[in-house]
Amino acid sequence: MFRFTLLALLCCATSIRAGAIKKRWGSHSGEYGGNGGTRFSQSVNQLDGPITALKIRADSSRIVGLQVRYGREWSDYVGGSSGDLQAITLHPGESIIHVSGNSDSYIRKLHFQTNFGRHFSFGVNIGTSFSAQPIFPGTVLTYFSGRSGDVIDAISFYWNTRCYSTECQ
Ligand code: MMA
Repeated sequence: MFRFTLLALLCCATSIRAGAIKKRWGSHSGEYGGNGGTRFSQSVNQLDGPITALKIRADSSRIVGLQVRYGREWSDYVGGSSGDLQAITLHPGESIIHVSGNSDSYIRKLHFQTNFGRHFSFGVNIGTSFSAQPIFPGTVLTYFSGRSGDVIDAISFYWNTRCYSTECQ
C-alpha cells in the first residue's frame, strides 16, 4: 500500500512538473486575417526540426502562398499560384523572433525579424497592422497554421524553445 502511494505520488509530481515546463515556454499569436479558405496546420512539421527556410509567394495585393522548411524537410505548399515566389534561407542557429504584418480578410504583408538582426518583408501595406512575438524570452517561431485557398486567408504563429532535442543545432 505504501509502495503504491509512493508510486502514485511520484507519477503525479512528475506530470505536474512536465505540464509546468510546457506551459512556461509555448505561446501563440493570431489568428490574423479572414475566414475564407480551408484550415492548415504545420504542427506536426515541427518534429522535423527548427525552421530553416521559407518560401513566400506574394502578388500586388496579397500573400498568396507559403512553404516552410523544418530541419531538412519542406512542408506542403499552401496557397495559390499567382505572383512571385521568393525564398529565405536562415543561417545555422538563426530563428525568427518577431513577425509583423498587415491583414484584413486576407494576409497582405508579412515582415520577419531574426535573432541575427536580419529582416525580410513580403507584400503591401493594405489593412490593419499586427505585431506578433513570443511571450517567453528566448523562444522563437516554431510553426505556422492558418487558412488558405487561392491565397493565404489567415495565419497564426507558434513560439517555443528552438530545439526539442540536444542534437539540434
Ligand atoms: C478560394 C476559396 C476561398 C478563399 C479564396 C482565397 C477563390 O476562392 O478557397 O474560400 O477565401 O480562395 O484564398
